[in-house]
Amino acid sequence: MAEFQEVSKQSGLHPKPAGLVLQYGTAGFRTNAKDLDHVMFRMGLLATLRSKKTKATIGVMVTASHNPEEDNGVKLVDPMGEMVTPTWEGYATQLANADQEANVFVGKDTRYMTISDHPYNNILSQAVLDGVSALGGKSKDYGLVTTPQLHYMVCCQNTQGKYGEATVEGYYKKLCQAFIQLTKNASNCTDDQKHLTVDGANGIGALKVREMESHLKKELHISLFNDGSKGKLNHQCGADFVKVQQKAPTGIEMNPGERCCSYDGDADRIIYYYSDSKGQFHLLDGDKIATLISTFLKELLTQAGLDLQIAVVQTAYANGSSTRYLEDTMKVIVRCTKTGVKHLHHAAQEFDIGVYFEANGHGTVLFSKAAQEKIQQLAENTGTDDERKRAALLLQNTVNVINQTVGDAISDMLLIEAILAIKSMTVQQWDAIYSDLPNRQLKVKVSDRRVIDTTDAERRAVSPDGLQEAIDGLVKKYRQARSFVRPSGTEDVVRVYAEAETQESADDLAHEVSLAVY
Ligand code: NG1
Ligand code: ZN
Repeated sequence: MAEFQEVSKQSGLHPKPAGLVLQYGTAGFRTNAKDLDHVMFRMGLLATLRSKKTKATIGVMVTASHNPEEDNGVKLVDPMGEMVTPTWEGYATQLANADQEANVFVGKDTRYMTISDHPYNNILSQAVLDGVSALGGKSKDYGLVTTPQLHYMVCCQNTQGKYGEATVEGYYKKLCQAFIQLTKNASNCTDDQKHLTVDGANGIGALKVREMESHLKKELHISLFNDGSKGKLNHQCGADFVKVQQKAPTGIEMNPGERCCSYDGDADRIIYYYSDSKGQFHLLDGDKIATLISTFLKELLTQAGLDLQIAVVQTAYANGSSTRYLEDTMKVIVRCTKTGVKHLHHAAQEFDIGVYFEANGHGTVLFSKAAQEKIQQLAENTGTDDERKRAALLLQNTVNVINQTVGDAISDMLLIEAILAIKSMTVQQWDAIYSDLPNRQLKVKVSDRRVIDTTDAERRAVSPDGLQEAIDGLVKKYRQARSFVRPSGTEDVVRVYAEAETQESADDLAHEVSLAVY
């Protein structure tokens, strides 16, 4: 902290002349000496970072070589005495010319752990704000928000409001207006159809969905459970619990056939489920959500007569039945990436429309700029015939209800609810689009999980020697089976996944594979 305060103080003593732009050229920065004070200071900072990065001594030479005496300049010297590497020349240029004020948005979820009676998340987010101000940055503290709300604010701010207004109220308005427009296309929507049970995981999502409710104009009736008033965050509830345990969360009232959903602790994941008349639990995970959304979008594209390429991005955890259904029946492009939303998001950007979901319920839809323009043109074109125009308007509102910055439980929920209403579809009908292969996920503790290295979007192990062969041998024993292992990126465990024709086979296979991991 002390260093940062020092930087902030010192930086003020070396101001940058307004409008001056300098380029790190072949011989570093070089110009009239009067214009170089801020550059020298900033190169001192950069040299320090370069030294930390290379773990070696770095040189800074103040000279203007053969230039007239009133000029001066500066160049950096890399560890072996050579000129600084080109990427760092680029950083040097950026740093020397930076005159835009730093601006940082900060939010936090509802983790109410206290230390000496202070909510510790307040202390942690205050530390972030202190860090920003120490370097002279401006910050805006949004307080309690969901993760995807903060992503949304950042996007709004940096697109000069084109994506929406960078306020929580603006977020509700944009999403709910689009939702209400969409549901106008649902004919004879009954109260049952409009009813949804939500498990807020005792987290921020519960708070925010309640805040949003008035904007929904009674088009969606939410019964909210696990709202944080009694239970503990993520404890026996929430999307991760429901997905991994394949059972309903505690703390909610479920009636047979009724749609229910669970958010996770920061409301960037959502999972749907219901119990049937025999009390049997049915899960609709990220794969089922991706299928519902891509089916809806594909139908609208056909009705609108728009030739846009649509793809679904999944990970190795996607149920084999979902992949088969998407590829063989729906005939959409399916891509598989490594686990982690950044990989899925990146892959989805390559298509006109990229629907990406992890099986655990984290995902969203991305529309390319060109796709959005085509949709808008068609929606605004007065010559368009009625059916095409209706489809284009639906697509336009679909774009607006989606938070394209990142997976968002609240936005995904509104989209799913709108689709089900428009298609007059029950949760059972949605579930029946395809049947999941029974599956099992296990965690295995090993002394060093990093000895496992994988390839092919984590579907095959390349080390340790013999592991993949052992898995292949075990998989062969079961029908419709598939299994893989990978080191978790968030916990000190190896994750084992298995699916097969029956639950018993999936359980046995997962168990046998976890023994092979030891
Ligand atoms: P790891 O721990 O690397 O499996 C988990 C989830 C990911 C992702 C990240 C970040 C599974 C199997 N893994 O990663 O999908 O959501 O957490 O939250 O669900
Ligand atoms: Zn989350």
